[in-house]
Amino acid sequence: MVRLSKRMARVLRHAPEEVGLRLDAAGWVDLGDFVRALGVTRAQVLEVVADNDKQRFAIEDGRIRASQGHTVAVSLDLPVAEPPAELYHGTVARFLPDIFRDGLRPMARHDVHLSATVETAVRVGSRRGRPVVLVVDAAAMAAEGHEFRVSANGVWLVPAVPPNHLREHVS
Ligand code: HQG
Repeated sequence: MVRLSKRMARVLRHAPEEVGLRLDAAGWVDLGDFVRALGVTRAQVLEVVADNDKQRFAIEDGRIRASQGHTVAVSLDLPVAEPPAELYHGTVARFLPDIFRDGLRPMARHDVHLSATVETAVRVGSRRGRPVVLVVDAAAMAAEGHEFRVSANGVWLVPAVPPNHLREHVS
């Protein structure tokens, strides 16, 4: 299951061409084509979508897409949303000098990914080592005109976070 989930994320976010698929402009692909291209059953795909710990995938009108995290060119067409006063970003200490100089940047993805809770940010940061959580002053950013969007699975997306709106979270 986890293996299939990772494979699905890879295809739908980063490398659809590896299995001969092409995503539409908003990242969708026909579910039947997807199932065939991966050589699995529809039931297996539906199980991953339903059980996925972070609800990474969405199915709509017989099509499937990743809810966020793309490196291929897609436009998710999410509406601008008003963020909570603070959002969180999980990272590791070795990136902090660059982050406090340049701000948070999307790196390979389309947007900076922010979490609604400290707990989630801790989990995101832990992928790379001992987690460090940054607090993003989302209310101040929104007031300055930065556009926030929220993915179907509750990840907050913003093109960049300037360093003056970041501070380290102390627990
Ligand atoms: C860091 C996973 C240097 C940033 C997670 C992060 C998330 C900088 C890394 C989602 C920087 C990018 C996204 C700067 C940011 N200088 N380093 N100026 N700005 N960074 O993977 O947020 O499980 O692209 O701190 O759970 O770690 O795949 O972003 O460490 O939700 O569904 O550059 O991916 O979700 O790494 O993770 P990523 P992320 P999935």
